[in-house]
Amino acid sequence: MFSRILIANRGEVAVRIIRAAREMGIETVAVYSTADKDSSHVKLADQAICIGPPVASESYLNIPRIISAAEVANVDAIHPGYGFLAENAHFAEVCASCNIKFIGPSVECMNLLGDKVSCKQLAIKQKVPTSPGSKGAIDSEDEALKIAKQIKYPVIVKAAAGGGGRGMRVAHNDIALRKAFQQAQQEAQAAFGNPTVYVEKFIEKARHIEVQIMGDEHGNVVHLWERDCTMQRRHQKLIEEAPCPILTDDERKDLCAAAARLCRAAKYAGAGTVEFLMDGKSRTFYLMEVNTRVQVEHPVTEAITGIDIVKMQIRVAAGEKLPFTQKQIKRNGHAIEVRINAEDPARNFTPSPGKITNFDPPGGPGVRVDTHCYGGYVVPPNYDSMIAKLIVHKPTREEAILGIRRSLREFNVQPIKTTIPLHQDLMVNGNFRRSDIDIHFVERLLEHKPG
Ligand code: MV4
Repeated sequence: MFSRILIANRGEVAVRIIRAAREMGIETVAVYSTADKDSSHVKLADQAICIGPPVASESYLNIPRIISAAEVANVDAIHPGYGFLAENAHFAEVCASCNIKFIGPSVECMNLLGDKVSCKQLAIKQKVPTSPGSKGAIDSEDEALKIAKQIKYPVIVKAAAGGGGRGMRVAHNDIALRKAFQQAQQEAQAAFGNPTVYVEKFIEKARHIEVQIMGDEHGNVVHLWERDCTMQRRHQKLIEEAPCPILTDDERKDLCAAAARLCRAAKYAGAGTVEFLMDGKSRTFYLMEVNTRVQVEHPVTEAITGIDIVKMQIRVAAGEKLPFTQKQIKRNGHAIEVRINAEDPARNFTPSPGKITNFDPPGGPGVRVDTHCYGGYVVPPNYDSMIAKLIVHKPTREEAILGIRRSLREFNVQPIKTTIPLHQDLMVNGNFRRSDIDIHFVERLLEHKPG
């Protein structure tokens, strides 16, 4: 096992990783930008090293500075958390060349699954359902039009290097597709330095359902069941839950097995997530992408399975075998997570950074709050606006909803604006309660109720 690890991240996830490491007897080294000098992760780690100014490119995204800190602190491994460098295969390569274990899947795995074209080709080979479309990359407008003629409109043009909603365009006819193709290519080149795009059928009224995967370096891959992340706005998830409330046991088994099959074929080691779209009408599944990191919403899976995903990441990175078989991974009850962001929902979610004078999180049975905030903390304007995650685990979904409502009432954050009132509204929304929603639900809801 490692003696000391560096956490190449900030915020609640840095705190989450420090806690896991400490319970495992592993020393922790935090890195921080000058904007984060008073953040909890700096105080909780055994050691903290300032790596630069607030702008992420000169701190949390700066590979030489993070590697320097790791060398100075003499760590065995680096945990990248989520965001920042978590899915950067080049960073994982640099870690390896410095004899530092990157806590995540292999470089080969990150490259294979991170490229959506090669990922989709592997999925097709493994009989994992994908949206009909081009066999691989598309080089010309005419080729895109030919595919669209076969699969019919609407179609979506996606960047091979994209993900999380960046570098994609929907088209409903030939003229729009020509434009979408050019735009997607240019955007992909500008954003990822890779213009490769592909075309597939656009799934309307979809749900977002994802499967948690864990693999080890001995060829074992299991799934930890699924999460429903349909409640989102502009590719930012708002509410996540496990299990997905609308799946039958047969659908669940098929979906989770397909995700595990894909990762087994990729020789996946570590924690990963296979994202799917579910067509609400036909109930058909289509692979969307694979995320080769621990995700923000991992706690709902931890709640229903009783497995500590971050500890498991560290153990398999240290070469240990998974301590359970697929059959031993049971589901228990229902968990819901709501993301509390420092944003004003009444003003189109404009960021609301600044000093938090009062920060009183809820507690009680089945309630978990993951946060780096405290009374007196100043939310810097430089990073994403998530200040806390509230996770409630209860025997049933109805009880979990009641637990979230009660916890949100207790949660006192002053004086900055947060998404707490929005979540209170969503918890009593009839569509949410019936889980009768698709990925466009929040946008539709807010359009109809301005201000
Ligand atoms: C799609 C799609 C519909 N059909 N692919 C968005 C993020 C990126 N991972 C892929 N995304 C989508 N891919 C096909 N074939 C709709 C989306 C999509 C979406 C997916 C999940 C959550 C929110 C979304 C919002 C808009 C579009």
